[in-house]
Amino acid sequence: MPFTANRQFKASPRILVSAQDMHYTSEDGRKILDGTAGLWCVNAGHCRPRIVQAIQRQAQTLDYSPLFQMGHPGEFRAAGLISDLAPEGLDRVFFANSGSEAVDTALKIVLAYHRTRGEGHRTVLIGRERGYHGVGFGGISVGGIPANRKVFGSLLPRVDHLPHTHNLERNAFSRGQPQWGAHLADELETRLIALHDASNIAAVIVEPVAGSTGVLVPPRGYLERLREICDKHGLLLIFDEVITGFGRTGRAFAAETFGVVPDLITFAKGVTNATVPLAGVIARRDIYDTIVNQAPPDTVELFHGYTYSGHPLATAAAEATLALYHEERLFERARTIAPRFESALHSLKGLPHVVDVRNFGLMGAIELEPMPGKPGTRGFQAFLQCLAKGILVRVTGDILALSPPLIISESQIDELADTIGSVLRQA
Ligand code: PXG
Repeated sequence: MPFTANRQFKASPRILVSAQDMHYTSEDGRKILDGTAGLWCVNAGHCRPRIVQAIQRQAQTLDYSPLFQMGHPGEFRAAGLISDLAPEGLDRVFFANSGSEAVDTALKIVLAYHRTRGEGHRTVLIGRERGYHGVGFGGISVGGIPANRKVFGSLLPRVDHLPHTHNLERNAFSRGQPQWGAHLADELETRLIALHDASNIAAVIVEPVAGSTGVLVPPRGYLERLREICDKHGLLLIFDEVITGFGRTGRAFAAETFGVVPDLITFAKGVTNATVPLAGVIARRDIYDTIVNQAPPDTVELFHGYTYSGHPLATAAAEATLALYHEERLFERARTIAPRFESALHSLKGLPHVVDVRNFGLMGAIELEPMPGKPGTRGFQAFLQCLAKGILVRVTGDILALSPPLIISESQIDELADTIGSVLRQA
């Protein structure tokens, strides 16, 4: 099982058998409130009929069509809808099936772009400590999670990392963006560009809000600073919006929320409400034009793609999902309910072992003090106790993370916070 203590799970399995809207049903018939939108992905809630029906219809109309040298209308319609949501100028879409594949795709596009422009020496990729970019070799190389890297050999060569921005001493219990830390972006220039030389660096990849390592919200001014330095030195900026995309921060993409436009965006998860795997990269049009127009006529321009790139079921699910987000104005809903979510979470300040509460949009985290000598134990116990009390939260180390579907009601927000509160008091 993925990222699971297999022996522990098999000794005491936790099985979900069905879901509707905000709730899962477990094998033993209990209703469980979904505080994590699955794994940060079921943004419109579960088993929404409109999406289910679109997938059913597509399965009986065109189950699969090759995407190499062939096409189907759904992929172009879905790509159009996605680019309509992206910042101005980013309007070329390449489909993959997972966030990990999207990240690899983005890194390859970046290398191909520089090479086409005669700057093939730009091969250094810059990620960030505590970044999560999936589990392909590209993603773990630019990623900054030691456990995901340490047993997998030499990874991609010529990768370096910015420092992460998490600082409990300075920023604990910040509501929204922390005040302290914008200067950490300067390390891109003062340390990494100084070391590698800008002429060798291809791109910088960051999650606008780091999700997996516990909702690390960018300090005020930090992303703006990264953008400035990238512009000054000709580096491409990739926002990995696999989690932050499709309403999680209150707008279609975090790029819009923060007002910082990257050169490429990776997306996955919420694009189909997680019903069928779909992911991809949105690129600035001139990146596409450069790669495509400079290749000799009638030749393949980018030697990359997957059997299931733009799978008809996935693009049908995406079309229905994006229509649903639009009709129910779910991104706006996330934005308007976020203050309630913020105050519910911050009401947990002061409970036993709570060392930080942080939030942005409908992402939140409660960081617990680790048990001495047993990191992760307190967090995992809290996760199990929450589950026993009927809510699903995500745990990463000793951090509880919340990212509920955007349809969550005010009373369900209170239920999440009250349940976590009672678990922490009991502990
Ligand atoms: N980039 C980001 C920013 C992600 O969050 C990926 C890439 C990889 O996506 P795939 O589809 O290859 O898994 C992710 C995935 C968690 C959790 O609870 C987060 C992810 C996946 C599973 C669990 O933190 N993010």
